[in-house]
Formats: sequence, structure tokens, C-alpha cells
Amino acid sequence: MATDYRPMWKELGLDLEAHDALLGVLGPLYQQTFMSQPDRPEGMKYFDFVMSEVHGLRIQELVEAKKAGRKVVGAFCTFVPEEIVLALDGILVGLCAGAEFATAEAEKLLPRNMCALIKGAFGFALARVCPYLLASDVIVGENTCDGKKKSYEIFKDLVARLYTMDLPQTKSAEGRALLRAEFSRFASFLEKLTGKKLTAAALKKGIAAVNAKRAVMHRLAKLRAADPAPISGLDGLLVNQVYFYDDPARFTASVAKICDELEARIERKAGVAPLGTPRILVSGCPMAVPNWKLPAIVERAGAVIVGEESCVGERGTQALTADSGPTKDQLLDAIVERYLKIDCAIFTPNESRLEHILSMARSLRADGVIHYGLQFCSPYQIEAGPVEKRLEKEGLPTLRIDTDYGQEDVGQIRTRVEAFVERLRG
Ligand code: BJ8
Repeated sequence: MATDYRPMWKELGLDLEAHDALLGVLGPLYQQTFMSQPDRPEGMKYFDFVMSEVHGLRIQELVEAKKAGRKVVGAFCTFVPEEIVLALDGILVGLCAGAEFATAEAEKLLPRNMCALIKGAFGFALARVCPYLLASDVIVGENTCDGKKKSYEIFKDLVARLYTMDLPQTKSAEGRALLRAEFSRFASFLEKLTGKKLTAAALKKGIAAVNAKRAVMHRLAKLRAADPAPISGLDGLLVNQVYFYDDPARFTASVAKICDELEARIERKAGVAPLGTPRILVSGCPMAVPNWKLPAIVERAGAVIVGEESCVGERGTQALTADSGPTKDQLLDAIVERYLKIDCAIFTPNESRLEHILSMARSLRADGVIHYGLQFCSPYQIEAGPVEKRLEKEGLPTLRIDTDYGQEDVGQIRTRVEAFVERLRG
């Protein structure tokens, strides 16, 4: 008999009725989107299991860890340094909401012209349907885009505890110094929260665990360069999404297993789509669970997605942290160096993102790029123009899609994506 998680959910403070409604939509959506795909790698069964238990077993693990004295840190951004959280025996979980929920309630607190990601986060908090939010001992809000920065001023009243982290907007010496100061302040805050002392040895362990997780994602990304593609873009995205929830060591081992399987597939030239299927790189705003709208449209239109230039993707996992020396300060410096490489569109200028998109498109042998922008996301929507111009100049057909989490524009997006796939075939 399936475990009854309702007492645990109730204790966490979830609104059980609203939560049932959410699960009632998520389960069928997952089945429809993922289980209908042909030739999925066997290793994806682990991720199907994780998703089936994403509000169950994983939350139970977090609750048990909390009882054992560990602290859960919730985050909305890939800038929150997991190395430091792990070094202080904490657990980092991703909180971004990839679906609309209680939008009308959220719009009582926020302007309507706000990106779906922020509105979704508010909706999930207001409706009390996210067990990760409720299980978090502290939530880190980062001052990235104006939308997030200002909305945290309101969000702090919706959650038990919000810690705000300032982030630079330029990759200058001053920007580096700011990030260093903020990571030190964050470490001191976590020391108080956990009652533990940050040591070089613990930081080294944290760095090793996160590097292992990132390295296995680099291995997976390389395998996706094969033609025929050994794994669908939907499954590739799902692995990137689970990255933010799962236990790091277990996640690393599960992705390594998939990689072994994909290597064998590549060896026998087997894939999820025939050789020569149009290959697409998706670039832009992060796609949090359960935002599978665009990839599902693209792959049903007969193309295959070979990579994600996104924070739920290679922007979030690129570059390892150097194990740079014996002291805590040297290690913190190395962590800062690694995070400063993230080419989020909040940075100005942000040339390195353009270079990264191009290098990903080349190494993954993409035939074209779809730039994905969430409506009202100024940083990515503004960068979309220069990205398109540069990619087209380099001979890479580019399609710009601006959308939200609603289903109203699915037909229109499908028509544009189908025409784009035809262009790539031509
Ligand atoms: S490092 S991309 S995770 S900030 S979609 S809320 S940018 S208006 S998500 Fe992000 Fe960190 Fe950057 Fe990555 Fe604002 Fe745009 Fe909304 Fe966004």
C-alpha cells in the first residue's frame, strides 16, 4: 500500500485540499508528457520514481534530517552556494515554481506585469501547496532582477524566515568583492543557524560533493552531442530539474548510471529520434518543475532538444569550483570565482552568455536555437534581440518565443515551432 503522507503534510502546514488539487494536475501532466515518449533510457525510471515521490519520500527525508538537527535551506537562484550549505551540514533545495497557482491571490500583492516565475512562487506560498517551502528553515532571496529583488520585500511576510543576499550586477573587481563579502556573510549566518563552525575540511567536502554533481552533468551534456540523440530533451531537462531536489550523492550516482547506458546506446548508434532529426538548443529563462510546455511542443513537432543554456541546465552547472588551497579563505575565494562565471542576464555587459550559447550550439551540433523568454522578464527578453542577431550572423537559425505558464498560446507556439523545424529541415 502506498505511504500515507497526509499527516506529514498536515504537520508541515500544507493546505491539504489545495495540495490535492495540485497533485491531481501534476500526476496526469507528468504521465502525458514523459511516459508517452518512445525508447526512454531505463535509467529514467529512477527520475520517474523521484518525481512520483517529489512531495512524498523526499520531503520525508528532509523532515527526518531536520529532526536529526540538520537545517534545510530553500533557494530561488543558482547563485546560492551549495558548497557552503553542505559544509555546514545543511541541505539546499530549489524552490522556483514552474506552474501557475493561486495567480489571482498573487496578483493582489504583485503587479500583473510580473514574470510567471515570481507569480508562481507567490501563488505556491499563498496557497500553502509547496512542502519544500514549508520544510525550509530559511529561504534565501537573492537581489538579482528588479522583480525578484522588490518582491522579496513582500515575500518575507509569507514565509517563516527569509534571508536576503545581495548580488553584483557587473563582473568587475568591485562585483567580485561584493560577492565575496556576501558569501562570507552567508557563511556566518549559516554558522549561527546550524550551530556549526565552517572549516576548510568541511568546505573541501562540500566542494567535492557539488563538483561531482556538476561533473556528471557535464558528462551527460557531452553525450547529448551524439546523433542520433541518445536521450530526449524532455528527459534531459527533467534530470536538470531533479538536480535541485535530490540528495547530491544519490543524484550523482543515478546520472552516472544513465550516462553508462547512453554510452552503450551511442556505441550501437541507437537514439530516441532518427539520425538527422533537427537538433535544437534552448536558451533563456530557467524552466522549473513542472514547466515542460515548450520542450513538449518542440519534441512533438519532430525536433530533438540537445541542450539547455539555462540555470536549469548548463548555465547552472557549468564550471567546477577549484579546491584551491588549504585555508577557508582560499576556498571561499574559489567558490566566488566559480559563481562569478554564471552568465545570468542580470549582469551588464553579458557578452560571455553569447559566447556560451555559441559554444554550446557548436559542441552539441545544434541546427538551431530557440530563445525562451518569460513574459515581463526584462533581463532575458532584452538579451533575446542581440542573441538572435549574433546567432543568425553565425549561421544559426534562431526563434524567439516569449510566453508564460498558461496554455492559451500553445496552438500559436506550436505553429511557429513547426515552421521553425521545417526551416531547419530545409
Ligand atoms: S542566476 S536566471 S536563477 S536570477 S524569469 S525572476 S530573471 S524576471 S530567474 Fe534566475 Fe538566478 Fe539569474 Fe539564474 Fe527575474 Fe526573469 Fe523572472 Fe528570473
